[in-house]
Amino acid sequence: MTSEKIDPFVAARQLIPGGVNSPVRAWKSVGGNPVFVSRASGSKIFDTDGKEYIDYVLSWGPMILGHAHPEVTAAICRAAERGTSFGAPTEAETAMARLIGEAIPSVERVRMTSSGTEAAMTAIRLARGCTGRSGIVKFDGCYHGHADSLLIKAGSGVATLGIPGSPGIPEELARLTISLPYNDIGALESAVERYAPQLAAVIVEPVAGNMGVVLPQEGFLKRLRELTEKNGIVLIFDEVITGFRFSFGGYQNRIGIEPDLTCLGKIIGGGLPVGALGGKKQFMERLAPEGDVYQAGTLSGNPLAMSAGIATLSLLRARADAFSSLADRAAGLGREMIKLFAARGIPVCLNRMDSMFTLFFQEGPVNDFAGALQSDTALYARFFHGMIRNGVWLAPSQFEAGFLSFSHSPEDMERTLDACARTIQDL
Ligand code: HOZ
Repeated sequence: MTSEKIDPFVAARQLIPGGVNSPVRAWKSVGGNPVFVSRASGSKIFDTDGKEYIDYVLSWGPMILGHAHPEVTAAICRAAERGTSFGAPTEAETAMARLIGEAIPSVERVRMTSSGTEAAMTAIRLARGCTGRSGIVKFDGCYHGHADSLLIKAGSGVATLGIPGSPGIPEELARLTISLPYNDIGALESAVERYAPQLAAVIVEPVAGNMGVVLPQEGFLKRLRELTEKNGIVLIFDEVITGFRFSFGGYQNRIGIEPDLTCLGKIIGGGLPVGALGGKKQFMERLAPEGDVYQAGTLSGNPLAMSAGIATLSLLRARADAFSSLADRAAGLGREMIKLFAARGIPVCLNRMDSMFTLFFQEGPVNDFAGALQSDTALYARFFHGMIRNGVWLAPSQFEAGFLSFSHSPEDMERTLDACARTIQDL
């Protein structure tokens, strides 16, 4: 008898729509079949054949300490031994809320959820409940999870697959969402002037990460805060990616702008499924059971997720000074990569905020979604596959962010640059 290895993607596609549980993972925009992962450790991820890759996706952001960090793993194991879910409050949830609140001053109260999508969905409902208004403003190419009201002109998988929205979202609901160009203060002022009495919230990624990385331009977020404050509109910062990515806190700490509500996820769960909505008491106290805006979840505040999150945040707090050297390392890597492309005359534009980056295959600058869409995605796909062949794991889409972790070593950087040089030779 011969035992033939069944291709895991073929097997998965027979049972799972598209063979994946989240669309970007299917590699549709870069072509080919996705590599299946068997395990990960530190800065490395390993496929089912045992091949090692240096990982710059890091589970789309959460693994800032590297994969399977021993202290985080130990905390999860200890929690699992005490039981995996109770459906009753635990002290760990209070500890988590305290850690987040200490790190981000605008967060006076925290409601844990199981995903960033739930956090953003709850933020919108809360804003609507508090203001009695229905309209929301978002920005083209920003992605806030897949709740109905937020999937309009969204980034991430929606941008990757080139679909403008999604069937299944009622027209009546879609009409309540206005999507504006990111960084366009004029468009923002006009929309607020025209629709303010109907607007419940403006939601924004303060550093966009789901159309590739796009940085907020001077004055954009400040004007956003002024306009929302003046018009009684709830300002929501979606810091699911940026929370604890640049410092022990949110991007809002760095710029000194306080939103009314903040969505968190990814890093605060240390790699377990987590989201959180935090914000000013006056809004948060409207959530049930204190208030009348309903939100719930069987696994919200799950003890395993809390243990991973508390361990991760505690480690980050202890090494708060190291964030700047992480940013420096990412800067160095970016600089050297750009030199390699320049030497071959291939135009690229690196957008980077500290340890979060995207290499757009175009001259740039890239300041909004329309700009991001000018990239040569076919060339990105060739680069992606070359890097995979050479042992470097990048996002299988031009419209996503890459990340560096504290576990990436100087040797990883050298190997990455070497892989990059070899890949560029064949482009
Ligand atoms: N929306 C995530 C990236 N921004 C992708 C999640 C996943 O496919 O795991």
